[in-house]
Amino acid sequence: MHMCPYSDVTLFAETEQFLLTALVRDIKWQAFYRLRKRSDREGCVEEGLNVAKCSRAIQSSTWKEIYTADRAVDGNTGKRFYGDTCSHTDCKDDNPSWTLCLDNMQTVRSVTIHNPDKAKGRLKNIKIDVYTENPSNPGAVPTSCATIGSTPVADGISVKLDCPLNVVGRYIKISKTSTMARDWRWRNYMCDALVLCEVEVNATTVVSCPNGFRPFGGSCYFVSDSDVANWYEAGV
Ligand SMILES: [Ca+2]
Repeated sequence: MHMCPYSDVTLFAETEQFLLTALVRDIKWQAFYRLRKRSDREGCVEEGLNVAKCSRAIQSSTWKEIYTADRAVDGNTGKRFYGDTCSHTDCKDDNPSWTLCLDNMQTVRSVTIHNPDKAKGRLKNIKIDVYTENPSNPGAVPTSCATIGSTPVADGISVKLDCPLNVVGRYIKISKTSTMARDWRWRNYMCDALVLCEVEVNATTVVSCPNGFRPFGGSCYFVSDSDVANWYEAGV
């Protein structure tokens, strides 16, 4: 891989009008993404980067006023509910959610949830959505990163959820898609809250690429139509 000067963009644009060329290019891009994705998982520099730590977080409600949203981004990934630092929405919240507000637009690769030891099987029926604007804005459009179905994640376990390719946004919202009906009778009490000991987010800052280049992993890449084997990285 070598650096490609921006002047190559002109040459690239001249061929863009041909449909066949575009088709071939798309096939090459798909191959490129597959290769890059595999290389990421083999341990490139982005692996392990946690943009969530110490970012601002809010939640729809707070249990006992002390289990605040920021406890899930304080860097303590310990999963002991009593002893470590976990967030917890209020038991009477029928639509519990937790939202991470990042400083800038990010391509979100994965979200890791550290589930407390005393979760009581509550980490289920979850959706993780990414938004480019504040999700509380009317008309804000979610992009789905991942979901957890009706089978709960085991208590005291951390789960890493991969997003599809090119999920971009500034806000990551974790919410319950349904909660168990509350029954306040003795011995039947169930508090189906959203409880998170820590949330880690693997993401890279979105870069603005010159025409013809596409962003990936914090840089810009160009696939040549004539050169089958290689792609080129722009100096951004
Ligand atoms: Ca924590």
